[in-house]
Amino acid sequence: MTYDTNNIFAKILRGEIPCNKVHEDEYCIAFHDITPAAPVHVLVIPKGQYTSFHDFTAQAPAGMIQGFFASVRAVAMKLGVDQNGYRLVSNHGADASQSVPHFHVHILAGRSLGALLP
Ligand code: DGP
Repeated sequence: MTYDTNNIFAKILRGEIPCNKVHEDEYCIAFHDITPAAPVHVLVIPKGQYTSFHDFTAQAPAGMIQGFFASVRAVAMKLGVDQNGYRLVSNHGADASQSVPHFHVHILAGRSLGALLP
């Protein structure tokens, strides 16, 4: 899939659209989801043009992949959800209902999340 530079997360990365940011470092920014599915629902997106997890892990340099996932861990720590637990979700493609074509990891937490799928 060709990366769409006008997708909503690309615009957030460029600062053209505001977000409720909780973390930023050289690898990523993290911000609250606009339609939270749990008491804590934060999105972590890499600083780079990657359409999904599937693209990111194939195309990004190893240091970027390592740094990004270390940042996801750091965000979970910053949110204070590491003790009670959290769920990571990353949708790739149509069957997963990916709606924004910029790789992102959802951090979901703040209550018992129950079964993996409804
Ligand atoms: P996915 O379905 O995995 O592609 O998740 C995309 C998520 O992005 C969805 O939970 C809603 C969120 N989202 C969409 N547009 C915006 C936005 O403009 N701002 C924020 N903060 N979140 C958004």
